[in-house]
Amino acid sequence: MNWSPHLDALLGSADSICVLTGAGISAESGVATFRGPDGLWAKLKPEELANFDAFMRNPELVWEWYSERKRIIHDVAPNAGHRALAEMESLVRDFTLVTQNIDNLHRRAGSAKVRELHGNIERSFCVSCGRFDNSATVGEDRKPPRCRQCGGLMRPDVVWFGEMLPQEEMEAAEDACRRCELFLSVGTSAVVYPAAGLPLLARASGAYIVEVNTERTDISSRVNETLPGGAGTVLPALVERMKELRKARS
Ligand code: BV8
Ligand code: ZN
Repeated sequence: MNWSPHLDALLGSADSICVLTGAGISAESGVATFRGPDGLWAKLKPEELANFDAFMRNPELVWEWYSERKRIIHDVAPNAGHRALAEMESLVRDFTLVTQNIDNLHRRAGSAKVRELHGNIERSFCVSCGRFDNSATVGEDRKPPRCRQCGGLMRPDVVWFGEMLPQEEMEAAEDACRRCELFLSVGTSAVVYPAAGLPLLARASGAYIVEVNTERTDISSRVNETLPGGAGTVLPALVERMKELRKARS
């Protein structure tokens, strides 16, 4: 695995790093991506499932889809890519991990500074009164439980198409893009906005943009450097080099 001298220098010296991850970082844990050949969307259409109207039209179908995904997620473990990012967080003064994933694998790998732009499958809230009840999360039964407070429908705390992203998470992600020296876009096809706009915001703010992906994506022609390969291989190599350079510096 090799990379440019410029990236190597940043691995040794960057004090502010922002990382954006997508479904690709969880692929090596065995969690299906969305747009790959055997991706989640290949079988199902996002408009049929990952949107509020679809849920209100057929709560059981959407709830069961998330229950199925939750069961898959509970059967897998974080992989070397998740663990490398948890370690990178401890090496860099100002580190921000922004994820589009709802699978909670970054936290399970030990990452603390995680900004979840699209929510988290481990949380659920009531569509009527907004009350959170994480004991009523997907995976338990086949249809959405009722809110203990008001009897409304419980839904997964994930951001569906057409829904606003959590404002605090998005603002923190944008702030990190504006101040970082190095931005890594890892395992995302960069087609879903506004998350996909973050690498471009970081670039416009002067950061060096590196893409880690097994394939080319919508932003490949606009990043500074592409490291082709699996996140589970590339990220540990970057962190090993980071440790080597920073130990020598200290
Ligand atoms: C909003 C959560 C505003 C739920 C998800 C037309 C043009 C532009 C935008 C739009 C448009 N029409 C509509 C929009 C807006 C829309 C959008 O962007 N649509 C796209 C599809 C065109 N966005 C929204 O609706 C957002 N909200 O804009 O609201 C608004 C609201 C109200 C009023 C006014 C305005 C909400 C978007 C969030 C949707 N929720 N998921 C759930 O998970 O079920 S999206 C879903 O896609 C996931 O979150 C996922 O993370 C995200 C992005 O996908 P990726 O993570 O990138 O995964 P993907 O499979 O695509 O790619 C995997 C990559 O990994 C590939 O590149 C592959 O090569 C690579 N890979 C594979 N293996 C590996 C690997 N890389 C490294 N290592 C490996 N081993
Ligand atoms: Zn309620």
